[in-house]
Amino acid sequence: MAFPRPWSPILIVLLLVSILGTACAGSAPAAIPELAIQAADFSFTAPDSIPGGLTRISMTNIGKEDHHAQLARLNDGVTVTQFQDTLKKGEAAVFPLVTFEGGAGGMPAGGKSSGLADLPSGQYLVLCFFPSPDGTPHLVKGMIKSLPVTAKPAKAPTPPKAQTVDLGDFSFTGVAASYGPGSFTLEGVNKGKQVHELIAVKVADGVTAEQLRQILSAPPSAGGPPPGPPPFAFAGGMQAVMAGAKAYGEFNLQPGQYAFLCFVPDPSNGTPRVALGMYTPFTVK
Ligand SMILES: [Cu+2]
Repeated sequence: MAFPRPWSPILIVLLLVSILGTACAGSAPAAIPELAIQAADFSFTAPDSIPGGLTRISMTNIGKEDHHAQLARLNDGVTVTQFQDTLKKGEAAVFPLVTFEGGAGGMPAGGKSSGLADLPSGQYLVLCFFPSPDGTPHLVKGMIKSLPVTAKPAKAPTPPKAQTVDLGDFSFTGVAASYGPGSFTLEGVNKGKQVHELIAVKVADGVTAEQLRQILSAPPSAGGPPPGPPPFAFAGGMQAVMAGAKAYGEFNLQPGQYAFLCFVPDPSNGTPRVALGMYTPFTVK
């Protein structure tokens, strides 16, 4: 076994591959980095810190209950301790303390969802607002994870190809009658004055999309959801963003009847957004 002589054909080919590879890497768009989050009953596992910029936020539900991963950036001067103290007054009390920055939509046990968002630097929290059967929101049970986000890298990734859905007060515009087969990405643009999200749910067998609309339009009952199997299953989506902001939801849905909806409660009176019109059925073929 002899080493290749200088400028042997093998060495020249290796050198060319190396030079071309470097040149291509220099001009290719940066890949979208992934923030991988694991959601358990009742805690999040996530990196200690990430760089800002366009990020794929993925959540794998390793628990038994439904979970989502909402990113919330603490507003200037707000501390994690202050957020937790304020939370004792109820979920709605913490809304003025944060800027919602998207995230990964809800999934049942064993599911994985993802969304994309362009994250400014700051002190973030990963939150799950879903309630347990006893009515206690998961963030009160421990699903609060601190996540410092550092400055954006100089080179921005290319945004994904996506259809746009406008989120208004209170409607969705741009939802197709059907999607699929296969995966698709939607860019949700908040054109309203309030916080909105674009969440997909699969309508349960034996229930129509219109019946589900009526069920979800009822005012939230004290003590949590009614007993029995839920009339829908979470199917991912784009978590909440502020007025004027946008983010993406990545979907990979099996054929069936679905609806997009917004679960963010009205800050003034808690009226479900579904009741106000933020509910649009669609089919996956
Ligand atoms: Cu949860």
